[in-house]
Formats: sequence, structure tokens, C-alpha cells
Amino acid sequence: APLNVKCRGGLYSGSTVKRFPVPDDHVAWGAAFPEYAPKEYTAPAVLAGPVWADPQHTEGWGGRPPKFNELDGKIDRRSHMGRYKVVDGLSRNPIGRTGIKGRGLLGRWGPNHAADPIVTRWKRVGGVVEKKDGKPILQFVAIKRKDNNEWAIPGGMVDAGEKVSLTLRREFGEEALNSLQLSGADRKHLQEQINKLFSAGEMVYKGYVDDPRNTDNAWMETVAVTFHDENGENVGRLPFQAGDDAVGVKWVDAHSAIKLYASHTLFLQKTAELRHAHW
Ligand code: RP5
Ligand code: MG
Ligand code: MG
Repeated sequence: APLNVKCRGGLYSGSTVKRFPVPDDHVAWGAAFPEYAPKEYTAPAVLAGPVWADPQHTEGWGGRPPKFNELDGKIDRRSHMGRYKVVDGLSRNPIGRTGIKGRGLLGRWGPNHAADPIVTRWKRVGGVVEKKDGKPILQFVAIKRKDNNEWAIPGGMVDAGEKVSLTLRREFGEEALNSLQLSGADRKHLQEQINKLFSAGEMVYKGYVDDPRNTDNAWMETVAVTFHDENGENVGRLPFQAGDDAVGVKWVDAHSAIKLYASHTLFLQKTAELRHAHW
């Protein structure tokens, strides 16, 4: 499969900084590329130093140098891809060149860990499971991202010290069910419904994400877990409403021609294979 496709070429997301053009056969660090001169860019929101961001790579790192390839206090700087290289004191993208240095929109040097919940049911028409080419059609919950209007799985960043199982539930609640706008009893009731659905999940992918925000020094990684509602009764009761960084939510039929954010089509394909669904 082609590597670093969505994080190469054009302008860096939300900026006017142009990525240094990297031809397919020059992505790998091992390919000689003496003229490679990427610009450095880290978004103002990251440089402002919110809790989710590391310090800038100033001399001495403001007394808090990142412990690369380690569990650094509550911050997990280990990669699902194995040990990554640290070159001139900075983490290096394990897949290859992206045409930009720094962190861009990402808070962490090195891996930025996310979790993606893939919630599925069978497509039913008049109560009967619909089939194509003899296989049942799987549907999944998609959200429309506010940052670029692309349809995506309702995933999000794992907070420092947070368990992935909690990130999956929290992000699904925030983005697909607008849980942040609920209070008291309503939120508690919704949480119980989510917990029931999320009690048994299966991991379909763990590793690097071809995210448009990736840079030579910072990149997205995820754990994608699928939760299937065989008879559709649990998910049928959920009050879907887009929230937080999502502006739309809907059930989408899974099939090979679908276009989704970052590497999400790949996670969906793995889910369809796991369920022996049409693809
Ligand atoms: C993707 O970005 C991951 O697969 C996950 O869906 C998402 C996490 O970032 P935010 O949704 O928090 O922007 O790489
Ligand atoms: Mg979110
Ligand atoms: Mg998100």
C-alpha cells in the first residue's frame, strides 16, 4: 500500500505552509534525497502550551525533555510500530518523509495516540437483512468532522493516563451522541446505554494512521475497536446527534468505494471482513 499519502503534498492543514514535495519513491528515509528541505511548522494553538501539548524543542526543553519510546509519566510515547528513531534529539516519523518538520497541529512529539470506535449493525429493509452478492450489508456510525467536512469514524485522542476502553466510549458519546450537552440523569442514562453496547468489542487495527496532520516528527496512531449490535435493538434506541468536533452523524453502508478521513476506510474494511459482510 502507498505510504504517507494523505500527509504529503499541498498546504499543511489549517495553515499557509507548503509541504516540501516528496515523490512516492522518496518517502522512505533510506532513499537518498539531498535536496529535501522541509519547513518547520507548529500551530499557534500547540505553541501556546495547552495540557495536551509538549514543550517546544528549545535548548533544554524547558526542563521537561520527552522520554521517547517510553511511558513518560502518564504520557505514552511508545509506538505501536516498534521503536522509532530519535534524530538530532527529535522523534522521526516511522513511515517516512511528509514534507514538513515540527508538530503542526499535533501536541506530542512522536506518536499521538487515538482510539476509534466502529459501531455496526446489519442493514435492514422492512425488518429483513439486506444482502448484496449473497452477503449481508454492514452499516456503521459515521460522523462529519468539523475541521475538514470529511466523513469519519467518531474517534479521538487518548487523554494522558486514560484507558483506551474509556476513550472509545467517551469519544462516541461526545461526537455521535452529543453527550457533553447533556446533564445529570440524561447523561447517566446515555452512559449506561453506551456501556451496554461497548461491553464486548473486537480490535480490528492497531498502528500508524495516515492522518493529514502528520509531520516528520509527530504522527497519529490508533487502536480501532468494533462493537456490533447483531439484532440492532441496542443501537436502535440511541439518540444520535452530532456534538463536539462533529457536525453530522449518520448510519453509512460499508463498501469498498467509500471515502473516509485518514485511514478509516482500512479500519472499516477489516471490520467488514471480520463480520463476513459485503465489501
Ligand atoms: C485520526 O484522528 C484517528 O484515527 C482518530 O479518528 C482521529 C483523532 O483525532 P481527533 O478526532 O481528536 O482530531 O488519526
Ligand atoms: Mg473528540
Ligand atoms: Mg474526533
